[in-house]
Amino acid sequence: EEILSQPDTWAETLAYLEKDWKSGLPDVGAYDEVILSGCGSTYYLSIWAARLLQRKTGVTCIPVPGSEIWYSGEDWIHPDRKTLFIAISRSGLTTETLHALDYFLKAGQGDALAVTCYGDSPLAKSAPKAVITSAGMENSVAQTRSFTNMMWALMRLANGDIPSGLPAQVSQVGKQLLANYQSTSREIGANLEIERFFFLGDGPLYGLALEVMLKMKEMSLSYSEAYHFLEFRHGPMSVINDHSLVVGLANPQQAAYEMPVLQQMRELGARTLAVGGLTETPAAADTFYRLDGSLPYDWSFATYLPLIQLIAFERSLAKGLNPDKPENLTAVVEL
Ligand code: F1P
Repeated sequence: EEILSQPDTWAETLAYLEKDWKSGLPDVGAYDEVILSGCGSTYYLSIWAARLLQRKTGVTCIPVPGSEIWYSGEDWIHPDRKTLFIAISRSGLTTETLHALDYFLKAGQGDALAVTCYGDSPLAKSAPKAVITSAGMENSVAQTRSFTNMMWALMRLANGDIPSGLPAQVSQVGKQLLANYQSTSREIGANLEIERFFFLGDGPLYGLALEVMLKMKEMSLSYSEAYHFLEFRHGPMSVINDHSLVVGLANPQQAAYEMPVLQQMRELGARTLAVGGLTETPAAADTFYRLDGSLPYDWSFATYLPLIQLIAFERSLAKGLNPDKPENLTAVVEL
């Protein structure tokens, strides 16, 4: 339910951002740098957002795991730089992220912003400013709906004003994608011949490749890795075999660089899945999830995720596991 309800919650979050996040929206260009911090999924969200924010604003944006700032904050927080510190946490409870924010508030110069789904959380309360994407609240341990809803806040920060009509459009596009390809995700997820999963993405899509790599581990306890497309050829492809699935999160502008990597992996025996707003079905893809090309690329990122989250969910069920409760993991990691 949390995966499938995402399109409706996206419209809700965008409406909230449009209405309530006009004042208090930081002017990223006024800072020397932006540091984004989180743990697990929200660290990967930081990697995605940093890459997008840096491209859109020209300001240096650095993603850092919360633990790095907690234990060695002096390596990252420089009191002589005007920094925008963005602490991201679904729960707003994670120990390392709270410590990282605390370190910045004591040692840094600039402003801090929390991005979370829970307005009454310690993170939201201790940050001077917070954006609360409560439409993403969820019960599952693995983040799905929460992740994509927090993404909209960061797209708003990077991309500027929300285009009129976008909330209805993303909701409609998301539903159509699920209608078109949900059964294919079920088929791939149920295919237990696949033993190894590889997720490839460049630019901001690298952060999303990391996130779906984590979903596959958390929900279905499967071997999965994430790389940049061309990086994959520098060693990691040694482990490709004919029980591998290589998923390419494709940037429509970079197909000429990315699709040959998928083609090469296919020749080595892997099954390939391409996801993106490419106009033509890529010849390198055994399966193609065509994202709606009418959405501007910089506003399209959330649409890459639900169908891949569903593969992890379906695989979990096929293996007789509980996708909502990964082994050895709790919804909040507190030390
Ligand atoms: C961070 C996190 C999640 C992970 C699991 C445990 O939580 O590591 O990424 O999937 O839920 O917690 P948060 O700080 O974003 O709440």
